[in-house]
Formats: sequence, structure tokens, C-alpha cells
Amino acid sequence: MAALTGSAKSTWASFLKSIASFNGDLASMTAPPFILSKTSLVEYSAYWTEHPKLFVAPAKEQDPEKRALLVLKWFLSTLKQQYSSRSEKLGSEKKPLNPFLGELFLGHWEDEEVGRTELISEQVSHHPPVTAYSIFNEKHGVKLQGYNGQKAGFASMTINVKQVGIARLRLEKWDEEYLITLPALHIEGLVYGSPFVELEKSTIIQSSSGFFAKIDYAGKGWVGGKSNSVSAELYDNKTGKLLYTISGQWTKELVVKKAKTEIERFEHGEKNPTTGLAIKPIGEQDPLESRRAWAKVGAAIDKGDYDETGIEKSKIENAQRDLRKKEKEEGTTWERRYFTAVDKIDEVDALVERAGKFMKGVLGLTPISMDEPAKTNGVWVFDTKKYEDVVSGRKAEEVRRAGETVLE
Ligand code: CLR
Repeated sequence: MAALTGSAKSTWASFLKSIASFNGDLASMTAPPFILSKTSLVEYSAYWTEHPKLFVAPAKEQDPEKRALLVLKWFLSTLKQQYSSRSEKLGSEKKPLNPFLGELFLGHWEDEEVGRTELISEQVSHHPPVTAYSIFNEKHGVKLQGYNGQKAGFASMTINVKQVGIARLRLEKWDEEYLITLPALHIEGLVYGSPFVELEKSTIIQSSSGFFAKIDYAGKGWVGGKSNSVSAELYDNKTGKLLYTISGQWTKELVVKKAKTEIERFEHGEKNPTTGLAIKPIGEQDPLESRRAWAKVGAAIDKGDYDETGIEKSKIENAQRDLRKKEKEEGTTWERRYFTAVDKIDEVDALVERAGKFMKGVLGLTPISMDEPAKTNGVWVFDTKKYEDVVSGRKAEEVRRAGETVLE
């Protein structure tokens, strides 16, 4: 977006004033029309797998150390899609639609080499907003699942966002699990009216096979100075030995090194094209599927008709409010279609402990800890039983009734 002029400029100025006092709930923030996106946050789960080949690559590797490296490489390759693809496509970061409880985003990636990779994303909580997803390639036995919410704060002209939640990657063939924590981020360019994301702090990946990766993020003005900087280190938990490093810019190029010697380079762009997600045409979608449910809002945003946008949005929000009221009266709760909340996940706790020990004992760092389940309305796991019931049609009646609660 070019520098703002005229009325947009003053709208933006009052928007900036208003967020200076906001309460941390990004969803409740009212942003100026030109910064609204017609994409719902429930769609963002798809960014994990726009390189299906890299996603399944670890499954084919015999050596556990190299598998851990491939997982790290795949993770780093997802950052560009996750955090900068919208700015690239739309000229700036935009404010996504706030998903309603039960909103779905379903699709798959088809790749000649790796076959079909399935995506299921569901809004499992509205207050606070939490999205859960499951992404799996059956052929290669690679399964990613996770859930995430955001805590935000406004300070010195930027929005600081901490992500709550985790991602878990499973390689069936090797009976291996990887725990991945999510980066913190902030929004730059707010004053100029062209916001974009920069990552900060660090994340970790801990594997059940005994490898630990620490990933540090930095932006412009830090040591080294370049925007979107990342530097990752992969260690052996048992020996404490540093095995590989990967560094560069997560938007551009990453260099993989083994003991200071470059062994590989990963470049975004033509050499590593992304695979588009295939989704059903709107007419064939379930009424709870994001694009169908928000179709009228999306059309209004496209037309630049902001009164209509507001009207259509309110219709959905009011219908949701009525639904919650009705559930309360009847003493029922909204049935999540594919996920279930649990108090804790033992495998995850074990990985958190293992990572913590390594961070404190070997690296002299503060160990990671799990977020309070209350922050995400529970710890969310993909429920294979629910999934199979839906796929087999055993839940057809429930699915039909749930669809009737969404306005069309
Ligand atoms: C959601 C989960 C994804 C990664 C991701 C990328 C960008 C983040 C988004 C998450 C949450 C919402 C977010 C967005 C960038 C901007 C947007 C923080 C973490 C906020 C709500 C928009 C603020 C409005 C300004 C553009 C004015 O896996």
C-alpha cells in the first residue's frame, strides 16, 4: 500500500489512537475498511503445508539425525507462507475475518510425487479465538496437528503478538513425534498504514528421538541487521553436541551448515514452488465451511461496499449470539466436529520436560513451559473417531443439523 492520503489518512490516524487502548483481544478491534481481508483466520492453518514435498520428506529418511534436520528445514520453509505471503500478495498485512465457533476450512494438496495431503481446520473456540488443525498424508504416514490462539498488546506504535498453543508432527513409520512451539511476532509499518509481520524471540522443536532445535528470529536493526532473519541450531539431546545450523532470511534463502561447512541451500521462489490447496466449489461446501459462510461478506469487501460488509458481518455475528444463548438455555454446548479438548497430553508434557532439561542444563537458558490450558479453552487434539464418523456418514444427521444453524 502506498502512503495514505486524504480521508484514509485520518481514518488510519484514529484507528491507531483506538488501538493504543485496546484490551489484547485482536478480534474485538475495529479496523478501517481498506485493511480488512476477506480471508478468515481459520484458513491460515493451510500455510503449514504449501510445500507438501518438504512436509513428507522426513518420513523417507532412514537416519534419525537427518530426519530431525529435514523436519527443521520443513518448519523453516513454512515461515514465509505463514508470515509474509499476505503482505506480498496484497501489498500489506490485513485484518483477517474473525472465525465463528465451528467454522471449518477443508481442502487437500495433490502432488504427483507425494500424493494427497489432507487439511482439516476448525475454529474450536470463539472466546478466546482458537483454531485447531490436522494435516495428514496417509501414504507417507506424516501427521501434523496443532491449535493456536493469540495474545496481543500494543506498545510504542506496534502490535505485539504472542502465540499460545503448539504444533505436533508425527512420523508414523518411525514412531516419532516432534513438538513445535510458535514464534512471537509484531506488526511493523503501522504508522505508514502498511502493516507487515516481523518475527521475534525464539521457538524450539523437540523430537522424541532425542534431537533439539532452537530457532532465533530477528528483524532489521538487530545484530546482522537484515529483516526476517533466522538462525537455527540442531543439537543431539544426549551428547549436547551441535550438529547443524540453518541461517538466513526466512523470506528468501536459508543456508544449511554442518560444522561450519555449507552442505545445502534452500531458496524460496521458482526452485521451490508452492502447491496450491484444492478446495470444493462453494456450492458443494458444507454450510460451516469458511468461504461459503462468509461468501456475502467477501463479496461486499470485493465491491468495496463497507456498509454492506458491516451488515453481512453483523448477520453472522448475531446468529452466533442467538445460537450461544439458545445453547445456554438448553444446557448444551457446541459440538466440535473434528477435535476434542483434553486437560493435557502426556507425550507433549514429556517432550516439554526433555526440551526444558536440555535448555537449562546444556544451553543455560530458561526452559520452555506449556501455556495454561485456560488460554486456549483447553488442549485440543484431533479426534480420529469423530473424523471417521463424519467420513463414513455416521454423523450425517448431526452434520446436517449443524449446517442449519449457519445463515445463508
Ligand atoms: C495466525 C496463525 C498462523 C500464523 C499467523 C500469521 C499472521 C498473524 C496471525 C497468525 C494472527 C492474526 C494476526 C496475523 C498478522 C496480523 C493479524 C496477528 C498468528 C492481526 C489480527 C491483524 C492486525 C490488524 C493490523 C493489520 C491493522 O499460523
